[in-house]
Amino acid sequence: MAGSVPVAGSLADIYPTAALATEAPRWNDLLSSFEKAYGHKPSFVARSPGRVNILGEHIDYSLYSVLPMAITADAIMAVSSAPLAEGASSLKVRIGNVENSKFAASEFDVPVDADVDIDASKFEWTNYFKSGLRGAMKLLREKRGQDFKGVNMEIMVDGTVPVGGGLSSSAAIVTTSALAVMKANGVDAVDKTELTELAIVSERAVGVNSGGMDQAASVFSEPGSALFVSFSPRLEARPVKIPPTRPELCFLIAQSFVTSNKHVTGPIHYNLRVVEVSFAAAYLNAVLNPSGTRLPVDAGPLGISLQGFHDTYFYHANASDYSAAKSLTKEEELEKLIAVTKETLTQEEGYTREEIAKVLSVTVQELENRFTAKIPIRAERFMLRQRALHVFTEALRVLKFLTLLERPVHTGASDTTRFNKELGSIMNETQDSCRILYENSCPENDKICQIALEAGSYGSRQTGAGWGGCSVHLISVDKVEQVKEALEREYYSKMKLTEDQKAQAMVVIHEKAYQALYFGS
Ligand code: NG1
Ligand code: MG
Repeated sequence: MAGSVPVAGSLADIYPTAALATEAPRWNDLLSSFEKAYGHKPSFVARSPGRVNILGEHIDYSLYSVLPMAITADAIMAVSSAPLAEGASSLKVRIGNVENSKFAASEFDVPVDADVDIDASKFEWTNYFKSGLRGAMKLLREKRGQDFKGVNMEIMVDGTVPVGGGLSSSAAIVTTSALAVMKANGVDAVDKTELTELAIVSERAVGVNSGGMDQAASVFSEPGSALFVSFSPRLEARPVKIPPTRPELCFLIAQSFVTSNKHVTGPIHYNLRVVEVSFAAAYLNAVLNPSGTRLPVDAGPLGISLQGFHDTYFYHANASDYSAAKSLTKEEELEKLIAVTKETLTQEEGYTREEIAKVLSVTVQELENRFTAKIPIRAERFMLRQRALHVFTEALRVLKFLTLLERPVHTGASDTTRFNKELGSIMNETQDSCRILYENSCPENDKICQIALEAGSYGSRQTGAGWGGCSVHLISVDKVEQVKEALEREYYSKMKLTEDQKAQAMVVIHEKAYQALYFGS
């Protein structure tokens, strides 16, 4: 089937040559850990990569397009399955992790006629598997009928995506789990769109109101390409060549070793931002559109989003000048939205619940019921102006970056430098916007970006959710060592790092990273 998850013939299909020396023993470990735990060999291994986000930060949950790229670090799961006993009322899952001391093995039963139960209030690593299982079972029931019961499964997991590092360890586990469950239930060609959509929905069951960038990047990425992902009007992903068509450029990922756990800090960080942009959309809608105009309910994690505002603005508020509005390019639309936001959301100091409720003509209680009942957040003031401006300018930067990549003016050496600088400066603008408007950076990542830029990086920015984690740097290949040395000297040498951490601190993105199934032994 077109658009289905490929089967890899060998590890060399999955990993860059340079990684094989460490990946081959790692896979052997996975297989032997499996055998040791369950007493037989697995029947297949499912694999999904982590991702680095090149551009488009914190805009996926507002349904604006993003540009991530898969990385070599991944989640792998060795799996075997067995049919349920006649009349069994539940299926049994046994799951272990190669790093048993950090991620303890567990066993659980799932009733064959109910959704997998996930307790989002407890932070357990197996929740990510459960969320993939839950989504996959739901899809299988839709496809095969409500009396579909599933199979017993034994699973061994290993992950190399650092947890809380902004490289999407969670989505790598969720998409691998969903893929594993589909395959264990006999689906030979797992459809990428279906898999991504189910992974997006099921990851929210773990308690983070994320967008769909990570799952799309993990599932749709193709070797040697970044991925342009759109969410509206439907999920679409297409590869965009960066290296190797521009062999002079590469991306370096640098860890700050500041970890940020969304499950702990969500109420003041990630989930709060989701609520702030939803408030912003509702506020702009209430002020600018004819009264009674409702934002689309199916858009965004809260059933409401800035994209919803965007559409509403152009289809309702501009009704008098509809044809003019319709003929605007996406870039021109965003420019307009930026101007409108500046005029409408004027309070630099933020907005209280009372102020927002008043504009929406609801009580504070109604506001909370609608926006924050399911998402715990802690804040007194909501920075609607800053957050909305970040979202619209970031959405615009993604489009500009994409245009540059796909239609580069590239005729000579001086042009190449200019082109690289233009790409880099867009990434730098994103970092400024994250630091100043979205306030999701951290001093360590700001410092790392500054060191890298001074050492010759064209563009440096924190990547992923933020408040710690990784940064990504656009560097010409001949400057990589120089940038690494500067970061080592001015940042890493001042920290106490383990040998493992030292090895992971700085990594150049390799060209092979995509989701796959593997049957070799
Ligand atoms: P990371 O950095 O992997 O935690 C999160 C969200 C994305 C996106 C980015 C910010 C999850 C699973 N993913 O990614 O959807 O919103 O932050 O751009 O929470
Ligand atoms: Mg994550």
